[in-house]
Amino acid sequence: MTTAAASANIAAPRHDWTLDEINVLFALPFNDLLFQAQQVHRAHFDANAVQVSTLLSIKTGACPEDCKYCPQSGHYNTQLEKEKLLEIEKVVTQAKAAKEAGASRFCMGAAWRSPRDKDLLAVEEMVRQVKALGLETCMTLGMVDGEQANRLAAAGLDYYNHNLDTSPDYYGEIITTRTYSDRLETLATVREAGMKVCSGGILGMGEGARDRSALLQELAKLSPHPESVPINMLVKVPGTPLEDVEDLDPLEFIRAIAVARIMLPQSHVRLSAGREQMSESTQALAFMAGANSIFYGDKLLTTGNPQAERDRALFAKLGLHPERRTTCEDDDTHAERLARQAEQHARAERVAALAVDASV
Ligand code: SAM
Ligand code: DTB
Ligand code: SF4
Repeated sequence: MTTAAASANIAAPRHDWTLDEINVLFALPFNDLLFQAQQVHRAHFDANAVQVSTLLSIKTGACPEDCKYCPQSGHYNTQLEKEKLLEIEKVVTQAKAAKEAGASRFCMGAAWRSPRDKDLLAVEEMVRQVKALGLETCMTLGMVDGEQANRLAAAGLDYYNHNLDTSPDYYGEIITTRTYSDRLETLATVREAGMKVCSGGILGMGEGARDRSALLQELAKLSPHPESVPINMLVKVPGTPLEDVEDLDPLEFIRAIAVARIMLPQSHVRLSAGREQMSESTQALAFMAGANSIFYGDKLLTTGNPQAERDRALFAKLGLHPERRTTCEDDDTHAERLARQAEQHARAERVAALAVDASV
């Protein structure tokens, strides 16, 4: 490896990517892009380890927001059966089953604009009890304020998911009931409360290539980068305004995964919704491009996901294994990451010096 390549692969995470730089990555020949993404991936992760999360909808449907992709919005008729907040015991039973099936993180989602304080009591108890099973906990409950975030963090919530969904420019075409700044504010609040951030977006909503670049640019501006970055392929649900939107070419989706891997080198990039509609080859390319997390289990929130058995077979075919938490960099504090980066830089310098020595 050349000195430049060695340093590029382990360079400190950047927050100042320009759109031109991102567009250049997207425009690389496919093989070159995937090679670069693989190099970055291998500098930071075990390239054959995939973090495995399971999702559960703890409150389904009748959401007041108008997200045009979402089967749970009360604005559209998607024939979805609405459900009130699940009882704590039911959530714990599902979490136990997820753990037995091999998940290391349990993600609970609610169709809320933001949680009401009376719901928060039950939700805090869910976090405590799921965590007591030895699972990592993640929740996505909509917008939260400082007090709510502090309460969730104190209950032991590890991750909070709140997606930027798309570019600032395209956002208004997709959601009108809350703003991009509202989303950024929730992400800042979650970070301030000391939780890990899970934030990504959806591709295939009719956005342009520049919007995909701009979404990744916004995610990379977050400092530190989100520990977890779900990249969803739109699941087209009948009754939603996006049900007939044109399909995104799967190779464009893979390019976005590869660019995300390069721009967010230390984040887990999750090949998120849309896997049920994807071929095994597309999924294999996504792992090659640097995706290293999936949702595992037969259901996402309200739509389907590949059967667990199919995923086990795919992992076996590809020689992938579930990530073991004890070796997960995701658990590091920011300070530990900085220390590790410094060590990696020093190592690259030593390797570069050796290369120079050998050439004289
Ligand atoms: N109500 C909360 C919120 O919006 O933050 C939490 C639940 S919401 C369903 C979580 C995320 O699921 C959304 O931000 C969106 O990115 C993703 N999502 C929803 N419907 C989807 C679909 N049809 N296809 C792909 N992703 C979807
Ligand atoms: C994320 O980015 N994707 C997940 C999780 N975070 C909460 C949700 C996908 C939902 C897909 C549509 C559904 O099943 O309702
Ligand atoms: Fe509601 Fe979340 Fe669906 Fe938007 S994405 S309609 S906020 S559940």
